[in-house]
Amino acid sequence: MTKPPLEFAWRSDRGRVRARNEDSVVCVPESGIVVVADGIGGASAGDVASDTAARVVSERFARQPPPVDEPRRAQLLAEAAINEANGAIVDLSRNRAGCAGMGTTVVMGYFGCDWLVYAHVGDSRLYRLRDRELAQLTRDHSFIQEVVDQGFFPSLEEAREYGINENVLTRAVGSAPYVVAATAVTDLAIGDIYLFCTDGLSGMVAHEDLRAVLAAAKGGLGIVADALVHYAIENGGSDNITLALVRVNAVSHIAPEASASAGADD
Ligand SMILES: [Mn+2]
Repeated sequence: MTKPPLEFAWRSDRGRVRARNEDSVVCVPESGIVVVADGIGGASAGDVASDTAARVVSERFARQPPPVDEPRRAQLLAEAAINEANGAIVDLSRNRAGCAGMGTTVVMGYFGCDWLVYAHVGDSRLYRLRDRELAQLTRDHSFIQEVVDQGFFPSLEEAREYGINENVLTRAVGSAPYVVAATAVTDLAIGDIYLFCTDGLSGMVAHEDLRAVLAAAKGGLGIVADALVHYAIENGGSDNITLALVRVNAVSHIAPEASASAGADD
């Protein structure tokens, strides 16, 4: 089995307010791997943490690509790769000046033949647009999500309006000796668009507006990626904005004249 043709586009923008960009993104289209990370820490430590996570996870998949027909192995590799990144960040935070206490979120995806394995830690998210509907596939590891899950508020919007802090993570990569990533497998359908992003996008652009931009996608994904960054900046751009888009395209058909001239030789 082979992988479907996948189209990628990715962007990372400092936004309007922050002095530096502490987000990282690595996409390796030929390997079908995407990693997005949002670093936390003083001085330049956030950059170090997010860059380490994106690099370690993507390199692990590039080094030992799991078979395209074995999603379970890809899922185990995702857990192992995120823990390898966790260990690397813990080591750096002990041994490099200015890096104590740093950590990062991570959301990653690995595309197989007709499936996607994804994993995350923290509040960076994965969404899927299918049949013009936008679904959030990940559930944030954050205090505000926890409060909603416990039933104190019916929705994140209402918890936010009440003044619950949105920036407190309940899990991060690099903040403890071992981290448990949430992982899952989902099927792929032709036309699906997957959006991996940091909270600088999901916190600045409403769900319905994300849906509208993705559903209106015509032509290349680069235009859509630019439109999403622009939208977050127009809405204030108060955080770094990072996203990766992946579209599952149909296998292109043989041109009619070519198939006609092929005659009986099919
Ligand atoms: Mn952020």
